Amino acid sequence: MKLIHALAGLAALPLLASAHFTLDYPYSRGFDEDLEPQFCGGFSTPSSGRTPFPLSGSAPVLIDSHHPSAIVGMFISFDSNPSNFSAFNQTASGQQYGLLDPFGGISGTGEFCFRVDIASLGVSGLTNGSVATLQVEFNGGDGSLFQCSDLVLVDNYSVPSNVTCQNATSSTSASSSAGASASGSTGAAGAKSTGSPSSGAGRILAGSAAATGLVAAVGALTLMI
Ligand SMILES: [Cu+2]
Repeated sequence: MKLIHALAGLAALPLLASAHFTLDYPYSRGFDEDLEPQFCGGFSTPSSGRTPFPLSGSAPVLIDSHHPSAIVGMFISFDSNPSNFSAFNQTASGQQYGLLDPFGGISGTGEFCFRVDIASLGVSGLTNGSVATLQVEFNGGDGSLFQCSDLVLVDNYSVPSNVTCQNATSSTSASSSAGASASGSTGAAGAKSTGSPSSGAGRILAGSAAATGLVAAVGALTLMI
């Protein structure tokens, strides 16, 4: 009796809806679905290891959406420790600039790739080794959510070859990877950015493996009932 009650409660949990979205590349400061409505997803301290990112030229940003449709936009700050949104549209010396990627719609769950180019902002003074923080805003219908990634800008940097950009643009109704990793955020919960492309790619794989495990666990519970 007690067991059945517990299982019924588990089944009622909105597992997918509560996962919101994850930032998979460049690597997030950290993910906590309960804190995701806060600035930088509730992680207020820059990562000790920053992800290398191209100083100029097209570069991918990968997110995993757990909502059937969402509005996504991206900001960037060039402060070493930006603490509010105004640090994401103005440099410390007062130069103003726009969004790194304008708000647009996506539909479907799973991985989405956005192409961004930091040099397109025309911010002066950026050079090899400059630091930046990317902030992604995502709204899948349950309010604005945020994730941050701390970057070091590198001249002529190529992202690791195992970071694949499946959707070439940020345009609306990009195709999704059909839910294969739709519940992957559970596996990535609490993971910290490492700044190491290879270990970060491993984290993405670990997330997928954990998602598969979750599906298996839910399947096992269903059999028990
Ligand atoms: Cu959500």
